[in-house]
Amino acid sequence: MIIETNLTPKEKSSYKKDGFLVRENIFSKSEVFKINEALERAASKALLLSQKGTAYHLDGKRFVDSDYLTVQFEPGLDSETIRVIEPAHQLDEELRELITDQRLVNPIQDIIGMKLISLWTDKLNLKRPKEGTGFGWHQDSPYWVHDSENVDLLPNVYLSLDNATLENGCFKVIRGSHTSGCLPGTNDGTQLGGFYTDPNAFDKTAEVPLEISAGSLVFFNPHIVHGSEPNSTNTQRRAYIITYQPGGLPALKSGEIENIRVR
Ligand SMILES: O=C(O)CCC(=O)C(=O)O
Repeated sequence: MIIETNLTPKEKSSYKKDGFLVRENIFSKSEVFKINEALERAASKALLLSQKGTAYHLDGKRFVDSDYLTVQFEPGLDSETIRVIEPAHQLDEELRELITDQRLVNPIQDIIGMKLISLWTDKLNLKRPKEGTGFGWHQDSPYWVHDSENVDLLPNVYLSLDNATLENGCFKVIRGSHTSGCLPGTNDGTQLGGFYTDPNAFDKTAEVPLEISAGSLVFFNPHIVHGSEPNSTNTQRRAYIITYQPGGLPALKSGEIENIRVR
């Protein structure tokens, strides 16, 4: 069956103007259920691997590197609650297949303007009930600008794996904040402060909270200012964020070239 997943001209111009684009209810409930099972399997593996990895602390958060995998834990010196796993697709076959799904890939091909694309990075973002912390306003591009010569061509797709609300810390973007490249960071004396965007460099009134249902997608520009609040509810707020780049280029952390062949 051929499914039409390319961007319409209207979607293309709205992505260009706003720096993001939402497509609601793209994955069915049963697909989301299976992806969440894969996510939890990957999280269990990442936890095991982290027990033998190299730990370090930044601003009170524990990170563990195991080969090219990085696991970030919730704040607290010994917290065992995982917040982010990057990259993740190598941990589970289902995730490996998901990154080639045409519902993710076709719009990204349109955004990059090339048929041949490759994987840049992918992150499982786990915001556990009551414990999941927020993420201050930031752009992704300052994290990547020293490793990629194509930082403008690293579009993301965010797959929401639970119904996201303001209370459980939905993803938020600043509409139109992607047009000036890498913005200045904060200078608050913390180790990671330089990666958070200076609040004077963007218009906070253009904030858009993306209260989207599980199975919805957000395509977003690597320069858009985005962030989220903590999860104050008793339910999960999980997401998978995948970032692509033009074909034939090495992935951020493994250094391997992972060209995408659509399923
Ligand atoms: O936790 C969130 O929802 C934000 C994730 C995020 O901003 C990121 O991974 O760059």
